Amino acid sequence: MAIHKRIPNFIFLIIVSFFVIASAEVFFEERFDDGWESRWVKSDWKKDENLAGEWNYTAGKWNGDPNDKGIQTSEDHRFYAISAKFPAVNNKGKTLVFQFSVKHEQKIDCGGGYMKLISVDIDQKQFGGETPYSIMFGPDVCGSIKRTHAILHYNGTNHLIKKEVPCETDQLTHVYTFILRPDATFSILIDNVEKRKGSFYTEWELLPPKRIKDPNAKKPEDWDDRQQIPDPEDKKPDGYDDIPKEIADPDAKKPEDWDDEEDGEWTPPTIPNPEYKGPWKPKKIKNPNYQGKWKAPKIDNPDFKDDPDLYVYPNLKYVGIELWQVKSGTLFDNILLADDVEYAKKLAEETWGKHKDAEKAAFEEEEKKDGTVVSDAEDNDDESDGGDGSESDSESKSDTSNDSSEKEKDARDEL
Ligand SMILES: *[C@@H]1O[C@H](CO)[C@@H](O)[C@H](O)[C@H]1NC(C)=O
Ligand SMILES: *[C@@H]1O[C@H](CO)[C@@H](O)[C@H](O)[C@H]1NC(C)=O
Ligand SMILES: CC(=O)N[C@H]1CO[C@H](CO)[C@@H](O)[C@@H]1O
Repeated sequence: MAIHKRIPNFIFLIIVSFFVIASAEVFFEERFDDGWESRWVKSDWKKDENLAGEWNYTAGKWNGDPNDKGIQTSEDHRFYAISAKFPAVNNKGKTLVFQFSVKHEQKIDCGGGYMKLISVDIDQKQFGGETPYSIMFGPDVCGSIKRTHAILHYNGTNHLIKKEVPCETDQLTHVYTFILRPDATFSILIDNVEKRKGSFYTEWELLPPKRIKDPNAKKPEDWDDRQQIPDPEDKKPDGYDDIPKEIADPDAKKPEDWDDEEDGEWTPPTIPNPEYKGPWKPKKIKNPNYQGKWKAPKIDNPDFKDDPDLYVYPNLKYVGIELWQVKSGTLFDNILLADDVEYAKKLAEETWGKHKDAEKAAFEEEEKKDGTVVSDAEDNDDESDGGDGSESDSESKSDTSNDSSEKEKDARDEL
């Protein structure tokens, strides 16, 4: 109290208003507590083809808290589409944090674990693979591809991040965080650890490059790009040209029955002269005038026009999950869209962070229980394998389902 009294009123006011400004604004938060179904709309997409998968409201087979439930894909070889609406968000001048947790209980071999933010008005019952989105973020695994997608829609095109960000592939919960900042930088975090940080300008090809190689530049005539040159000091040794190419074979002997009169004078056959080294060439030395490989100079790209709003999504209003899964078992939870990095970090700590050790212990217990035949036999019951149902067996099966689904996925990504 004593300290309090000594602070002049206006400073106190400034401090208070600072905390008001600095407090987090949460645009959307879904922890999948009771009543979640009233906030989410399951799409009818793929229903008429009997390919729409069912969501299971569960904490999963292993977890750190059986009451902390999320939604999990529950049928193999199915499409999944579900979305929730929130009051429109414009991130201009603000940091935007998009975060959620994913657990692939099925030992994923081909399937997505990503989410989308959508800006156009949609009929949520029709939400599906063709619905345009603004941001797509999260893990995606198919065969050898194991990446964290970060796709940005800009000016009519979906842009994948240029350099792939890896993702987690184990069977435990992980938190994925995408931070978009008003200085057009971003960070991607997994389990509150930064995996990538960079600029919208360089990590995606949203705009044409700022600088390009001058297309009119030409290599100067006198540009010396010879690394080595003949030594001008080197001289041909005297008599070098007198060394014959071939000589008479010193080991050859005149045959015993050779008759000079009848056969003519005997001459030995010739062999290559070991002394002969070919036409003389001066030895090579390093070129003292070497200028390096010629490169066109860079100039400002006349096609580049800066967009100071490169990072801005002025009308985000739905979050959606739209997936294809070969093997189901992906569980989503704790979805957040906010303007505060610290808030997101705390949410991750209070959910994933708090439960991860217990979840891991429960998982290891489960592994011990049916590490042998039971769980694999269950998982593969639609496949008449006749093998021993061992891990390597199910592993190799996963591989064979790769290519076609991969192609399908890539085709879908390009939409
Ligand atoms: C939902 O998940 C729980 C926990 O893994 C499981 O016991 C249950 O069988 C699942 N239900 C469906 C319909 O898949
Ligand atoms: C948007 O795309 C069109 C057509 O591809 C292109 O002509 C235009 O320059 C692009 N605008 C920006 C700001 O990138
Ligand atoms: C490595 C592997 O098994 N690839 C397979 C992926 O799928 C295609 C098409 O179904 C097969 O032809 C490949 O052999």
